[in-house]
Amino acid sequence: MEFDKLAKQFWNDGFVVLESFFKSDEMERLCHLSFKQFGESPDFVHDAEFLKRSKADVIPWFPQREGVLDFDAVGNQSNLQRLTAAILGKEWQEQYTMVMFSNRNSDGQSWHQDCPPEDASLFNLNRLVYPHDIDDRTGGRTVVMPGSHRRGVLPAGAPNEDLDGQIVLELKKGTLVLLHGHCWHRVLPIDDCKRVSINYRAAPAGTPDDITDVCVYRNMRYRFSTAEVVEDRV
Ligand SMILES: O=C(O)CCC(=O)C(=O)O
Ligand SMILES: [Fe+2]
Repeated sequence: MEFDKLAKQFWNDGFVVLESFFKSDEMERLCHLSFKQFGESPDFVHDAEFLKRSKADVIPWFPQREGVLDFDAVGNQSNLQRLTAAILGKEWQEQYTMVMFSNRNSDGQSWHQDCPPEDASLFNLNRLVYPHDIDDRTGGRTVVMPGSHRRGVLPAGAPNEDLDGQIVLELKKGTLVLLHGHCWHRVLPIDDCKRVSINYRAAPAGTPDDITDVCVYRNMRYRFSTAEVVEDRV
């Protein structure tokens, strides 16, 4: 694997997509575990006002916090570790593993940056694993804006409109996407399928643990820990 070349591509585009990075049987195992955890109609953890304004129609689960270690082997795979080090440097740190579930016919997620971009050195790295296919049939494709991790704050505006230059990813089972937390991204609405993605979040050494507490949307900045809008943007 050409780690340095991929790292260069990451720093240029703000993301890199690697198909067939993980084995099919591992993906089926994680997919099954995830869907079993969420069941048919899981409760939302966020309040209704947040869901309405962010359209973040996604339910997170942090397996390690409950002593569930079944997701760790995929995160500990050596190629993933080496690629992470090529991007972040030797001193990078793991943050947490977050399984994200979206139900059938749900909204996806609006454009956002996972953390404020004002200080370019303070960011999270999303290491997204897709344990099932995400395509035009399922909906829920992830949209990214190449190079936007270098463009500062996501412009205020309509939460979900198409933006010039966006790329709509097709994600096959076993795909890894590395995505800079300042890179503008969103998730399209889901069709009649359940969707799950697994994010092995990491960051450069010394990054505060709560780096992703404030998320930047086109209509607001929102602080998860206190469940409050900290800035109205439109
Ligand atoms: O599930 C995805 O494709 C993207 C999720 C996302 O926005 C994130 O993990 O920060
Ligand atoms: Fe995100």
